[in-house]
Amino acid sequence: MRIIIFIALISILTTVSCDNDDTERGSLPNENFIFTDGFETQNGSLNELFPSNGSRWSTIQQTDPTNATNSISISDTNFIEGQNALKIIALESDAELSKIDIEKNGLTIVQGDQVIISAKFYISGNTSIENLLLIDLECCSCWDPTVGSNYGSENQCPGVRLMMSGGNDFLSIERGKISQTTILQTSTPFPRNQWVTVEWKMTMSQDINGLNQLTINGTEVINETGMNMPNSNIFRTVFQNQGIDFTLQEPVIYERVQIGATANPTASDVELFVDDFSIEVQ
Ligand SMILES: [Ca+2]
Repeated sequence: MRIIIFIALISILTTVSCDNDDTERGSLPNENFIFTDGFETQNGSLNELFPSNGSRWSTIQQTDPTNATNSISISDTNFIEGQNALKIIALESDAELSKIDIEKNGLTIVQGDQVIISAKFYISGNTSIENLLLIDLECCSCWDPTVGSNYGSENQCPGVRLMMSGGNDFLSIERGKISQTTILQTSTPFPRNQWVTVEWKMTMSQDINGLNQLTINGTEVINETGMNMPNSNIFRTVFQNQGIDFTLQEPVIYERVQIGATANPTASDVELFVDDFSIEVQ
């Protein structure tokens, strides 16, 4: 009798435990996701940032000016966390829009998620850095494949970005790729030749109910509601005005984040360092 009760109990426990597994699996997309990377290496080799198991970064995005080559490397002389940071030299653009940055893909950021992106930047020099882009959060899968590159290759991954604005170095939230205005701040210029902590916090939304917050060295410089993901009606209208049928592919998922000089449209070469990156999705 005792054995039968024991077996019955085991069987109940097993069933309960299976149910729990199913519940957890079913709710996976809503679970917290966090990725952190301080660009630490054993031998100063950039390759160490791309292990084959995918646990670190995914790829480098590099578009060079016509007759020169941008550079990306590990620095062991200028860092704020550990012993290494990412060093980037993005040369001035010419006919080509100069870009050099590192990308993490495979993200699944959807409407309703809270996203916190944090990083430390060191931007060398004192020349104007107006329009320099530091971080992009993008959706490539939501582009209408029947439209393809008819609208210019620059725009096929809509999203939101951090861009220097306000005439020089006022870091702001740029939303041109989702047909919205820049959420501009002109209260806090970006400190140069020193490490600066940037935190970008959003509640994701395809309509006006999104929330957009930006802090620089702990000072909140932006705290505004507004759209921060592509909206299918707005895309349809914008493209219709150019005679193009465009259907946003839904559900809209931001699947990649890029950090570095995600574009350097400034009038100068830019040297910058990145350290202590994290992205958290709740
Ligand atoms: Ca580091």
